[in-house]
Amino acid sequence: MKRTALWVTLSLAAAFVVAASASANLLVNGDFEDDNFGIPGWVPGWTVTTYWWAGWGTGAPMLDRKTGYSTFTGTGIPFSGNYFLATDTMGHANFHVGAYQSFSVTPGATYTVSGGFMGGVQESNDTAWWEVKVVDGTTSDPDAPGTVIAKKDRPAGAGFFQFREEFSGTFTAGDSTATIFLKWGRAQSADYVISAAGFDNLVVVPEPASILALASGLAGMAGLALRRRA
Ligand SMILES: [Ca+2]
Repeated sequence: MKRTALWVTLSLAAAFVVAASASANLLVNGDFEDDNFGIPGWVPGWTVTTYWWAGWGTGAPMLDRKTGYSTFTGTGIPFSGNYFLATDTMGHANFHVGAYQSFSVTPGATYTVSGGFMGGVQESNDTAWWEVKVVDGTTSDPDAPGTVIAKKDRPAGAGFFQFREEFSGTFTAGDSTATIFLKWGRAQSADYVISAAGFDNLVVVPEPASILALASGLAGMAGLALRRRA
């Protein structure tokens, strides 16, 4: 009887730990408030990078920890705190820039990804897009197939464009790690315009149903151990 009580207590405690951890963001520095000590291009927890074709000019843009935009009023306010991940660097076209981060997940479990993103393009014949994507495993390949959580397109010839919105989506883990990509790109060539992109409040948490499954799995393991001991 004492042993039964012990196992019930242990399994309940395990379920509680799993449930409590559900509220914790799996991402490091998802709100971009962590201090980078003023080092340009360094964002704690994230790898920031640019993929582009040098033939199109100089001055490839990068995402960086910023306080706001100067170019697009109304899109420049961080969704929370004092900082967000942004660029308002002009530059020649045909590039995409981004930031990514890998984190531990449980294969088969479903996770919710939420956040805010924003951007803008001056009027011109240029195409721009913004995307948040999650890929199975640990990778630095921005084009690896994955689940698109949120995407925004501004087609060529669409005129002045700006947006600021929150998003939410889910993915089911297929590996013990996953990588989230925050991407911004321009597809046209040789068109010189100012465009901007920004991300803030990135949060990844397990879905409640997945938490229940994990918790009942733990309880089931406790029960199995109990039966073996009986
Ligand atoms: Ca922030």
